[in-house]
Amino acid sequence: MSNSKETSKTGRKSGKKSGKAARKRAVTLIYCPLHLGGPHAGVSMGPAAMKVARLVSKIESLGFTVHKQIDIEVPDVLYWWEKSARVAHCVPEIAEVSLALARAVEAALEADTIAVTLGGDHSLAIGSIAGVSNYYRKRKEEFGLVWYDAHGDINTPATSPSGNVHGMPLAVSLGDGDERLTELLGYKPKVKNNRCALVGVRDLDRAECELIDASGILPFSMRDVDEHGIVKVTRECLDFIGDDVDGIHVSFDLDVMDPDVAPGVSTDSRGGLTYRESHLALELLADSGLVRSIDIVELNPARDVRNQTAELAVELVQSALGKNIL
Ligand SMILES: [Mn+2]
Repeated sequence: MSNSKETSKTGRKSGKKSGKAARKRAVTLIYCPLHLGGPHAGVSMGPAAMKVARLVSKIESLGFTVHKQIDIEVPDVLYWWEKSARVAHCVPEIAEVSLALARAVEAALEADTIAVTLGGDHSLAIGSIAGVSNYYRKRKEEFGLVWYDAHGDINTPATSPSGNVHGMPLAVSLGDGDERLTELLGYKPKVKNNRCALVGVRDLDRAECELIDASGILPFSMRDVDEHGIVKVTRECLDFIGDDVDGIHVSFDLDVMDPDVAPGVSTDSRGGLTYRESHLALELLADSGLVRSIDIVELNPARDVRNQTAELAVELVQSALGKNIL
C-alpha cells in the first residue's frame, strides 16, 4: 500500500473544509405520521421511533441548530384495505395532509432552513415535493429530485394493482394521477422529468417499467448499481439534474436498502443498497452543497428489530446533512 499515492488519487485535501460544505445551518424537522398510502398502519409510528433514536441531538451534534419541530396532523381514519385496481384509496385525506405538509416545507425553506420530513409512508412526498416546488417556482428557480426506492412509485390509478397511493407519489409529482393530488396548489407538474433521478429499483409492477421508460426521468436499477457502483450512479444523477439548479430534494424510501440492514420497513425487497452504499450516496449528494430538503419514509417500527432501522434512518439524515467520516 502506497499511502501518498492513495491520498493524491482520492483528491482529498488536507486541512479544514472550505466553502459550502463548512457552512452550518438550521434544520426544520417535520413529523408526518401518514399511514393512509397503504395497508401498513405501523408507519404512523415512524417519527416517534426516530425521536427515540435521538434524532434531534444527533443533528445538533453536527453543528446544526434545530429551528423548529412541526407535527403534521393526520386524520385518524381506520380504513378497511382491499386490493382493488383502477382506484386510489384515501385521496381526500392524503390531499389534506399533503397540503398541510406542503405549507410546512415551503415555510421551512423560506426560513432558510433545511426541511427534513420524517414519515410516514411515501405518499407524503406528494406534499413535501409540492412545498419544495412552490418555493422554487415563486423564485423562478429550478430544483432537482433524487428518489431512492426499491419500487417505482410511479403507478397511476389506471395502472396500480392495489390502489395504494404510496405506490403513486412519483407519478403524482411528475403530473400524472388523481387530479385532487396532481393539482395540489393549482399547478402541475411539481417537478420536471429532466431534473429527476430514481435509484435502487428492483421490484416493479409490469406497467411501471413502461411508465418509467416513458417518463423521461433517469432510472437506475439495482443491477446498474451493482455494475457501475454507487459513486458513478450518484455522479450521473447530479450530471443529469444539472448544475444550474438551486436545490436538490432527496426522497429516501428506506426500502431501497437491503432488508438485512433495514428490516423495519413496510414493503421490503431483497437485494437492496448496503449500509455503506446508502450512506455514500447521501454523502456525495451532500457534498454538492445543494441538498435543501429531505424525506425519510416508510420506517415501520412494527416490523423493526430493536429500533435498528430507526437508528439507521437517523444516521442517514446525518449523512444527507453532510456528516463525513473525516
Ligand atoms: Mn417508495
